[in-house]
Amino acid sequence: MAQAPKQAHSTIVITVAFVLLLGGSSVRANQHNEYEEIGIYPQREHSLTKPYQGSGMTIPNWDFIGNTMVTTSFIRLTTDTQSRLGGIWNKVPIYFPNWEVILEFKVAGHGKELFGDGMAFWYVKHPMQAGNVFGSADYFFGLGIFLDTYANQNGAHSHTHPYISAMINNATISYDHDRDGTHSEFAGCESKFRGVDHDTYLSIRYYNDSLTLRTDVDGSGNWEQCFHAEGVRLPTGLYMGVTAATGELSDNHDVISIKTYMLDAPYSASREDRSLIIPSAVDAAPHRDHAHDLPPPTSWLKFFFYSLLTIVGLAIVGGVGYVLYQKKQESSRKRFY
Ligand SMILES: *[C@@H]1O[C@H](CO)[C@@H](O)[C@H](O)[C@H]1NC(C)=O
Ligand SMILES: *[C@@H]1O[C@H](CO)[C@@H](O)[C@H](O)[C@H]1NC(C)=O
Ligand SMILES: [Ca+2]
Repeated sequence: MAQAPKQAHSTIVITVAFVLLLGGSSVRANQHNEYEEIGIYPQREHSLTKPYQGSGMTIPNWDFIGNTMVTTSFIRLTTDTQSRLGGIWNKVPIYFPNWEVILEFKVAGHGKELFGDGMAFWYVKHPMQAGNVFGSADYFFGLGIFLDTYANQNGAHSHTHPYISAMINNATISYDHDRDGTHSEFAGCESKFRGVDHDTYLSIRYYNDSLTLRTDVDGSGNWEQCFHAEGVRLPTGLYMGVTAATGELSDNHDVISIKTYMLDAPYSASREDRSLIIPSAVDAAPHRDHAHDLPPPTSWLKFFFYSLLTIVGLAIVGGVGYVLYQKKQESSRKRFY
């Protein structure tokens, strides 16, 4: 963790203690302000807050893609309609190596049991590429964090949805929707962020080559850790974005605000050129073998058919062999007698 927020905690503790002493009320510190408390403010060119400044559909430093719609109080990436995709992308690459992004979002819709597909936070080389991974392109270069609301049934995984997972890619791996990306994620957690009345937040901190995900989805104002993963290598100079997609199932996927904080480099930071890093991560998720998946029905049919063919074939060969053997026996008998 950055040293700065620790100081913030003690400030908050003192403040809370003071408030409790004075009024005995149950006022709670809102952890979302831990940076502002110590004078660290969001980087303007990488942030997005209400009221969204700009004329008509434009917001300075941000691009839109797909069905994205800007209102005065939220940015709707998809409406609660089938087969939509949308996204907002920061036009300015992030050149500082240590950062934290706080995303305020909302996922809700008419569906009681069935809804989808979800949204994604990106830190990638190629922004503005519409595609089939929650609205953005597959084989990405960088980091993808997926807020997956629909459990595709082919995935032999043990978690429930909604589920948040993280994937690092060097543009060689495909996100496998059928299995909810379980074979390519390096960390994740269950999170009940959908269909709630209060505000929902995701914090993504990339610091000292480690990635920490925290959520506040219960309206408490307090962060809960989703995961902390060390050995995560990401270059500087990539672009941040948030995208969403619906398919047969749908939901409203909204972005309310994005706040990006620049963090001081850790004391031990090396002087390497971080713009040259090729994304990689040490796998923190328990590995699930592909072998656990059942082959699709057609394979079973094929297997049965080939087995039958083999048995019939063996029977014919065996039969012919037996007949030949008999004949040979007969002829040898004839010869010797
Ligand atoms: C890209 O990632 C794959 C899979 O993790 C790995 O096998 C490969 O070595 C990586 N390529 C580079 C250039 O790092
Ligand atoms: C940075 O990470 C290294 C290796 O994981 C660790 O030893 C070091 O204490 C970390 N530094 C800070 C400031 O968190
Ligand atoms: Ca899914």
